[in-house]
Amino acid sequence: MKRLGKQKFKKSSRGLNTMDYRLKSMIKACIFDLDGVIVDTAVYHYQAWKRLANELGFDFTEHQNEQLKGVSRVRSLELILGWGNVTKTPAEQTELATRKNQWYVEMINRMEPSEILPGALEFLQTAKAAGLKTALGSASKNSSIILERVGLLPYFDAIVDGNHVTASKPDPEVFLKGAEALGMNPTECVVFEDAIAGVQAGKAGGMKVVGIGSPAVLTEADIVIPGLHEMTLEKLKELNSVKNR
Ligand code: B16
Ligand code: MG
Repeated sequence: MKRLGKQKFKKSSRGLNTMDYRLKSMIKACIFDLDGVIVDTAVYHYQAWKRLANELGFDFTEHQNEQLKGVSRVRSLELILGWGNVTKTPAEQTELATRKNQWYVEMINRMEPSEILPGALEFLQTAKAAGLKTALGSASKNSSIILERVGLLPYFDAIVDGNHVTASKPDPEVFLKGAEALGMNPTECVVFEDAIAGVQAGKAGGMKVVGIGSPAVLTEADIVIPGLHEMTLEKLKELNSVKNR
């Protein structure tokens, strides 16, 4: 029998030996949402949308902004115009979305590695060391710029984002394309998501889902943790025994 070289399997800083992980787990890939899981870009989206709304003569609250998380750019604009009771033609809406995106891109172009959410880099490193494949599954059309700016691009084997899908979460398209890009079955993937629609998308795709946030909100997730700083290979392995909902 061919023996596995011991030196290849370092003891994970998070406990479980990476060789144990490879031999015992059915989960072979992690698919990460971006905003709210890896970085917090909601603050920049809010500033840019608020500036647009103010130019149109109205305002909206941070509480309303919560409803835009995980929602596409086009749908976000529709919601905001609805809050301001403003009607625009499709051509005007395209111009407004473009204007907002220019302000947003100016801000994300200044992002730095210090803006990576706690534990995200460490868990990506742990996952790669355990031989897991990694993909991004985000609604954003700006995901590559963001990952590049914060220095996380090399940690992803595949990137599927708003540029590659036609259906928004809760449709599972973005995650199914992520699994396909990694050459995995959906059942071999776990999705990390902070938005209700994103959790639903992962479950609709037949994947295990780790909710990032509050269990009271992300009720459909298989497990919920406050952030990737709480994620371990042990928890990933435990997901194997969680029955699909
Ligand atoms: P863009 P996620 C989402 O990212 C954001 O949560 C959401 O607020 C935003 O409208 C959407 O991306 C589209 O972003 O304007 O950059 O294409 O959570 O799916 O990573
Ligand atoms: Mg998100």
